[in-house]
Amino acid sequence: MAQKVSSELNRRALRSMSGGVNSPVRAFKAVGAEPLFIDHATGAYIYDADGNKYIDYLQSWGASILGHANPLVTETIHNSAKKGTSYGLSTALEAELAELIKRAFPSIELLRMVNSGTEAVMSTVRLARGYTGRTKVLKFEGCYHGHSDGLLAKAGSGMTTFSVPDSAGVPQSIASETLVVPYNDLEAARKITEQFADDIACVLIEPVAANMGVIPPAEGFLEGLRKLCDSINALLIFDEVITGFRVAPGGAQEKYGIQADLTTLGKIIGGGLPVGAFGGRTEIMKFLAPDGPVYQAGTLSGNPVVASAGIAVLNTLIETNPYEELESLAGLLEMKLKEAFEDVSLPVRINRVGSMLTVFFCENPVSNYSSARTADTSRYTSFFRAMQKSGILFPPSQFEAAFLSTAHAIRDIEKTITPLKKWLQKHKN
Ligand code: KE4
Repeated sequence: MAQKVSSELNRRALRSMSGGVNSPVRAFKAVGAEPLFIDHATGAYIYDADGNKYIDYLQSWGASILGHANPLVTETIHNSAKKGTSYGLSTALEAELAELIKRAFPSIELLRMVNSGTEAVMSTVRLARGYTGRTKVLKFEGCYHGHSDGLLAKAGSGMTTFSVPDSAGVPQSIASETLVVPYNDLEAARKITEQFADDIACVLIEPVAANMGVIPPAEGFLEGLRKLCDSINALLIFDEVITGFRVAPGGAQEKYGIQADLTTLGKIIGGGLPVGAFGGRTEIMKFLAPDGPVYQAGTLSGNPVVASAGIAVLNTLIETNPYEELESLAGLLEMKLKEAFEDVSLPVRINRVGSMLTVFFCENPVSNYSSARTADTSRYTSFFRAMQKSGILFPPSQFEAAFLSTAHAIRDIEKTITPLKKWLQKHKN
């Protein structure tokens, strides 16, 4: 597939933007390829600047559950923008969106809108610290919660309990307030909470991990964290930026029946426009300015165009309830992928929760970051590039999630498996 125009656009972008991108993963470095530049997208399909068409399993990292350019959503955005794009004052739309979110998340009595998942998580951690008067945050290795300083921390090597920065520019003093244990390791979480019981403000987790590839919570893991938080009076924060309205209308909380104290949301609730939100019990949320001492603010937070898009998406999800259909289509894709790989006895592990999945190129089960890292990234790269050449777009990294939308159909699954089988013929064991 020609990529001449994308290459030219990349050279141009490199002259004015750091790395030529506005988010690192778009540079396609993890798959050693030249980045695609997109011209437009509709439904399950995305078209690059060279006019190549792809079946899109990236779906804006999970934001477009109704597919790209959903007619109702785009018309709503159009009509809303004609009334002005931002007032800097409140509108009825914000309460309408908040009510739709609260209807799906019983654990959310009050919420606050922001402009990204990063902002939602950063604000929620500050709120948890302000409410508990504690400073430590326990997170899980391999989970990504946006790029606020304290969450760009990784487990210190060896026996050192304190985390170390996972990015330049993050002071050790900030990283050391973050504790990191392996995902799905309740015993490790228990041990570190015993060591820091009175200092831990919150336990922060992706209830279904998606940022090391998809990893479901082990049986009893989330319930165990719930109990652990209750035992040390720490707040349980579910980062549902991806899972919210994805794995169920009420996210992982609905799917696994565990209530978080605070929840962060993003992506789907903005219909593809810049959005984030966080919420929880009134007694906690009342700590936020202007009522309480925890400051948090945003010029474009609750933006009327974004809110109207989110309302259109959430109302469509309520009216159509597509979750069974998404589940069966994603189940079909998983089954067809498994069959294709098994036919040539190429070992892969496919982790799927609802309409999000990852094909790990490794033999062992993938249940945490260290097992995810055993995946053969060069084989993933070969898979990604072969599929891209055949008009199928998977995430440009082994450690991300692929998503289906309500616009995907069985014919798209069939069109995905055919080039996969061709590639497998050259890579069979
Ligand atoms: P944003 O600041 O990128 O809107 O959200 C940060 C975030 C927070 N929490 C979770 C669970 C997330 O997955 C994310 C962002 N997701 C990545 C994709 N895995 C965004 C893609 C990118 O960085 O370009």
